[in-house]
Amino acid sequence: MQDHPDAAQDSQSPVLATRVGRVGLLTLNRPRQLNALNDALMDRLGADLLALDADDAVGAIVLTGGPKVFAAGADIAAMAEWTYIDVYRSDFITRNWETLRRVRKPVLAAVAGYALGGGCELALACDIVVAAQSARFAVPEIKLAMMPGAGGTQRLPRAIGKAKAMDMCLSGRMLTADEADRYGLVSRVVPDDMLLDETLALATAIAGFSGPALMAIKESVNRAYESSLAEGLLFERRELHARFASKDAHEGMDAFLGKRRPVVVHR
Ligand code: DAK
Repeated sequence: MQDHPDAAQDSQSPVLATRVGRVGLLTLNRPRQLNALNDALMDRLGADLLALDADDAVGAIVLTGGPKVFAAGADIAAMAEWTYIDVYRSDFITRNWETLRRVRKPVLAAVAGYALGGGCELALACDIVVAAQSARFAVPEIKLAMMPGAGGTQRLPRAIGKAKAMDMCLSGRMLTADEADRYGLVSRVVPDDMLLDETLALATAIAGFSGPALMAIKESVNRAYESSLAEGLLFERRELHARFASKDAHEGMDAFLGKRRPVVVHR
């Protein structure tokens, strides 16, 4: 493993950044607070994500937590004293939680243990969620007389449908990994001791594909969330047409016809 040059690597850093081949690995690191997501952590995470997104040597990013907890949500101790005007003026959530939406490379979440509240929403905002058998997903904000505020009420219905999303949001119900898999909240479930290896292997395979093609696919799939079918299909068609301007696509097709491995140059 290689240290990512831009990341603070001391054990006090709320996010640890390393590189494994062409994969950037970010580990949430507030174990005593169960990786509760405070401003310092979200600022660091945003900075690390943007650095990896800009790094040509990185093709995909894995975001993980600890073996018992991915993240127990927004930091309740930090939020307890805030008033309406505090969160409105500081643009809470939007200011530093939405950096993830700007990342164009594939981001995979590797989730073991609790992914609660903002932790569940963080996983949901990733492109692929690999869950360990121990993973537990919930948006329990209602128990605090709060509500999901980092996309839970919007991404959950899109991911698992209104009926399941309402159940989770209104009752705080916790899903096991297998339930989350059945409902379509996660991409795959693996044994706990395989979580990181499996996720890194998947990320490495993805990172070996053409970067611009990956970006176009990610942008197109995300478009499905935000447009009508007709608009989305038009967007997809234009992205496909643009592939014909890429070296990698011509090389990929030539290599297939020549029965050889393609040489990907990410252009
Ligand atoms: N924040 C701060 N500290 C937390 C925490 C959290 N979310 N979760 C756990 N901790 C701390 C505990 O206070 C405890 O600290 P010490 O007492 O040791 O100092 C330590 O982590 C260990 O926790 P427990 O002793 O509770 O550990 P257990 O194994 O017994 O229980 C648990 C684990 C994850 C089931 C439990 O800690 C728990 O229920 N935690 C809270 C989970 C939760 O409610 N999460 C949702 C947080 S609210 C908004 C936008 C977004 C949001 C809200 C508003 N707007 C735009 C307005 C999002 C809100 C949330 O995410």
